[in-house]
Amino acid sequence: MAEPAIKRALLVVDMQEDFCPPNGSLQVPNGRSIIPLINRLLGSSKFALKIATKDWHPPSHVSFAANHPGRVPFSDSVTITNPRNPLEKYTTTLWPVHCVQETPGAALVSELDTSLLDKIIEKGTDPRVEMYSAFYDPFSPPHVSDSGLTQTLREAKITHVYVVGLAGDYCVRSTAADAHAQGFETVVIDQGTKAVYPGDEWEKCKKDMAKEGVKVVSVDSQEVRV
Ligand code: VGL
Ligand code: ZN
Repeated sequence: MAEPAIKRALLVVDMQEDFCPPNGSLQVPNGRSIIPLINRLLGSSKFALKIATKDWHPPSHVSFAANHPGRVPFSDSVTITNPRNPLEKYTTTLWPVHCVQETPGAALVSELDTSLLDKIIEKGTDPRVEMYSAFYDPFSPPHVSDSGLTQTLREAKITHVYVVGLAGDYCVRSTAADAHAQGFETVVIDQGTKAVYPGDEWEKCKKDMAKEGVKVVSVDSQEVRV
């Protein structure tokens, strides 16, 4: 029997004003610098499906420190309980208010060539759960919130998922882990992402991703060259 055909998707994660200098509320250092490369990838015929995600929070979102009196962003965290199962919990970082639905900060960065996108997926829309992944929240299945991305990729018969965008150490990492968990060959393009915490922490994060089965490759590598 013939090998199943390789069909690649490009996932552009959370390229939104709030994650970028100079005006974002949760700026990723040098976040804006990856836009030209992402536009170049979006223009490539190598990818059969091109999807952007948007972090798209209601004002009452549980991840905003401002919604927890006395707590501060970055250093404080909150424990979230599964609304369907009071025994299941996870602890997650609190952030400044960011990517509130319909606000300028939630807009995709203006330089992104959105005409090349096939689809835009909104994530983090349920005020009760934090969801870095573009697929679903971290609670066990059935998830509280599911973006429908798995179904979109399966319907398009995608075999390989390439991930770029922001932030490398949060939503890109989590999205890549879930793409791998869903059975897709998963590649993070190193130059196509930037981390909230660059330096040693980010280098370790990339090694951990590789250990978990996600390929982290240079844009100049064989995996990416068209
Ligand atoms: C993200 C923190 C909070 C991300 C989203 O896109 O990486 N990080 N919400
Ligand atoms: Zn968020």
